[in-house]
Amino acid sequence: MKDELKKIQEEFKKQLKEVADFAGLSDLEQKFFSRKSGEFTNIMKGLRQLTDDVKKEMGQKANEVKKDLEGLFESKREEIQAKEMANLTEREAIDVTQPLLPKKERGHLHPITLAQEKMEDVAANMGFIIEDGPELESDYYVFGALNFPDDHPARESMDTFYVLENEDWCMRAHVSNMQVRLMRKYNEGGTKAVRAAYPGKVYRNEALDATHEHTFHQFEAFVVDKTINIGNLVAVIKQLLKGLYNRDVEVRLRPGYFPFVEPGFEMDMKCLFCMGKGCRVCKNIGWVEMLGCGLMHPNVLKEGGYDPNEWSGLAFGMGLTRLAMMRYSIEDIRHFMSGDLRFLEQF
Ligand code: FA5
Repeated sequence: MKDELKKIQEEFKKQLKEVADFAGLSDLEQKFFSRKSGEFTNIMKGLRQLTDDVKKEMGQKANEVKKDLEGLFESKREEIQAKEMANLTEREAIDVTQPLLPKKERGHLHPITLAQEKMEDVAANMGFIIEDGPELESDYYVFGALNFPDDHPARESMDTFYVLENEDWCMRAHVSNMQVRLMRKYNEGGTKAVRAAYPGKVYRNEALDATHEHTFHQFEAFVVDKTINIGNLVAVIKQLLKGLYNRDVEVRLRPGYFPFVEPGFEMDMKCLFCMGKGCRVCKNIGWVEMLGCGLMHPNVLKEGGYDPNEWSGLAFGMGLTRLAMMRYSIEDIRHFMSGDLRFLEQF
């Protein structure tokens, strides 16, 4: 047994010399000291078969060898660790004298997108489904389904772009084209209440000025349920505006005409910049026109698949561009689509 111990001791030392990293060290440890089949462990197990007096002597000897090997093993581990640390500091060294890289320009979201996303968040938290819809649309969904008679002058108020030689199709002049589409999609045969909000781009053949664009964004929403009234209409809009501006808002209704609501209103909000005193943003009126709204016309409910004797609804729609103008105190709507980076970089 003495010879075996000596042999293992020498073998271990020889192999330890060749170890260059932690992986090699771990292999070596396994080979000699693994509990199940390590070479040194096997010798220790063999002690059990010896007679008591020989066991004592060999046990002492084996412990001395073990201590020796453990010491060597530990020194090797420290040596490898020191080497790894030296490599690491070399690999990750920072040259503090190197000149700074030029600052990278980062892109960001357009102010109208920011306003839209905020509105979507608030509406979704109030239980509204958020939907998207087609911009090239049939005249039916933009006007016909919304109770616009064929030759009604209200169609002209929207200054619609029609497809050449096919007046059944147009670029939608408002996102209200989604009202009947969404009622039909979610009403489950006219038996289910629906809350939906739908932002999107709209097009009008407008004479451009500081508050009118030919392409702009609207945000609209409706609720259909059993007993909807004007109190619900005002409460829902106020809650949404509160979420958008992070404070209570004061609103007022004026009569307004839209063929798809009855009664219909224009809603103003007390100017948040001057709190009604009059300033540049509200053109010294103290109030800012925010949106069109009203209770859904029975013909529209019918077109959406509901029985108007049983169901009722509210709807409101606003210009996102104007909403962003108000939020950021921007006086000319044309900045938004100008693509001028000096303007956009401010957001
Ligand atoms: C409508 O478009 C109705 N669909 C809104 C509505 C929905 C009423 C549901 C009732 C119920 P109006 O044409 O007023 O309404 O436009 C709505 C908003 O879009 C306006 O308040 C305004 O903020 C914005 N808007 C209208 N025309 C322009 C334009 N040329 N450029 C920028 N924003 C505009």
